[in-house]
Amino acid sequence: MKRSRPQLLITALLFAAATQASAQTLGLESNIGQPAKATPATRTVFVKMDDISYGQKSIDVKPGETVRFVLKNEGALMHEFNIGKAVSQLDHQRKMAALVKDGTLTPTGKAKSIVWHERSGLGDSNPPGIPEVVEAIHDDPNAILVEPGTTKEFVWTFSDSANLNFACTLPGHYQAGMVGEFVMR
Ligand SMILES: [Cu+2]
Repeated sequence: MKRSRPQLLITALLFAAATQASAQTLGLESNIGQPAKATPATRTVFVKMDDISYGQKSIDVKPGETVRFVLKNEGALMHEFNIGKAVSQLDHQRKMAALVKDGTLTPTGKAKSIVWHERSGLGDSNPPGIPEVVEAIHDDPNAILVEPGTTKEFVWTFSDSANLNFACTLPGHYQAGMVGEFVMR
């Protein structure tokens, strides 16, 4: 027992380092802009979401501009408003597909699931682990999920980066054409 303690500590530190590294790689891609807070002067853009499309194919923005998006989901399916470049949005689809596959995300909303955590170092295999109820989280700073029948706000400050899209990365939606472009003017 005395000999295993330092090993446990080292394992915990390595795990913490790995977790931190993956959090960084999951962070914002550089230079696409950042989340912001609206002021009374902030321009508002209304975006209607339906099954399976956005109300517009392109949105004009100015470099450095902060825009308040009011996103109204009039469909029966969950939709997303994801700001980014096509390559990372396509990559994000894999993450969303995994969430749907493990049941934490359904086509119409977020679900709860139970995850069993292994007990470590206790030598106790009965019960098999520690249960945790997990709600689907989608906390990417550049995206927001809008449940069917709801309206959400999303405020974003654009950089001067070109080739930015808004897209829904729920499985099949991007391919069905649920993507549009920001035009820098
Ligand atoms: Cu969608």
